[in-house]
Amino acid sequence: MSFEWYTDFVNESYKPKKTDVVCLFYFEPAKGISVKEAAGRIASESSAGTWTTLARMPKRIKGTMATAFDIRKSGGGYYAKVAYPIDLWDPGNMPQLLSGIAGNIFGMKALDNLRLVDVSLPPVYIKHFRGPQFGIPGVRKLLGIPRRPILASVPKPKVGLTTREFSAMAAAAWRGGVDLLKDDENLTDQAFNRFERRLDVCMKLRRTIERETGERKSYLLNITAETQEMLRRARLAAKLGNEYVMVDILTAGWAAVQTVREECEKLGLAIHAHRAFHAAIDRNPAQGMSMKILAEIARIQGCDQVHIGGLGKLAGDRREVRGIWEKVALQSVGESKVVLAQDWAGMKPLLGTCSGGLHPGIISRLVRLLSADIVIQAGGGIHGHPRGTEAGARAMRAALDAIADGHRVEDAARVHPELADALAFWGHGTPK
Ligand code: CAP
Ligand code: MG
Repeated sequence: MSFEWYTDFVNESYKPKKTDVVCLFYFEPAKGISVKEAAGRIASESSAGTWTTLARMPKRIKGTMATAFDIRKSGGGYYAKVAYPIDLWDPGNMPQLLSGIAGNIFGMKALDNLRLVDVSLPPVYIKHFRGPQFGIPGVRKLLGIPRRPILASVPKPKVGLTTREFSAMAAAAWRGGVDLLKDDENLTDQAFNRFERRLDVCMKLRRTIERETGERKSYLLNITAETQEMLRRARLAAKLGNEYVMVDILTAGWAAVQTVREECEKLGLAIHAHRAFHAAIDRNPAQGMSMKILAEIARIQGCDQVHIGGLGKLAGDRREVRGIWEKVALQSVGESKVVLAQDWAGMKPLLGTCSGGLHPGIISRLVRLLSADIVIQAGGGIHGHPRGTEAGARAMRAALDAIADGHRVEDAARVHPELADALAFWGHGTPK
């Protein structure tokens, strides 16, 4: 008598219920493991099963067993869908979902590789989450920018600048046309640039420059820290009149993100999500979890902006960046080979943020690929301008305005000398 029951979790012709959570996995069975058994192991170990039959197993447990179905060969591996009954999930508990669909299964010896490619969450599941407070429509209203892409900039070098040096670059960037000042993912409250003082100085500067330029300005202020400390920093941000907080969502963790979202609801603050650490999870195409799922969770958890890739110095090709953008910016996505259909049930779309080695010579393709509903972030691409930060900001802004008006960046450079200098300096090359 065999003690294995993994194939009990496979039903090739299963039709998922409207209330099922459905995952798409890519997998490579280890030597000696059949495709069906491998698929059964994924469904079993991510739901109710284990490696041996059990002496006592109440009949109702069947209702919590996931089902692997629609198994297809692809390249050196296979795709399989797994449907999970809604009763498996604790409403509103994202860490619990991930402990199931992205937990132990990644360590199974029976698989050489496993990747969670996509997940489809039913309206009955996502309704327990707040979603973005502002999203695309709310951020556009907040900043008074109805149409063009939004421009953000991180002062560089990333860390080490004093508050005086940092705020001087902030002022120059804002004056040159940047909408959103941004902290780097690793700048929080270090001795050389304390959080509270940085916020205070930048808020005062912001008011002066808003009067000068007649434009709204804001600050993606990095509050990443221990959860209670993040709440304290968020309250400071609101108290000093800022509209945003930034969180390194993957290093802070989903539980903390949810707690910050609750606080931001009370404080009326928008959340900018940085994805530092994502590449450790999503870079290997045969293992781990895709970035589009991380972005989807950021939307459900209530972030208003999230990094999606920029076709610049960091990994992520056009298909990937477009796929992530569709998950965060559209109201529904249809099914395709590596995408599961998702109905957002009215949850607000959020602003994908393109960043990483961007300069005026390479941003038009992002707007062509995605639309103007994006944030463009440039650190080096502004502060590296041969004539300094303000000129760098003017160049980037002139490029964005031209693109938004349907003009070529090169033509705009004829009337914007800073832009001409930027194109002469960086050309149209993609930084390696
Ligand atoms: C960009 C950046 C961003 C990355 C994040 C950096 O600086 O500040 O953190 O873009 O990556 O530290 O590298 P530059 P992603 O503009 O100077 O390149 O957007 O892929 O999540
Ligand atoms: Mg950075």
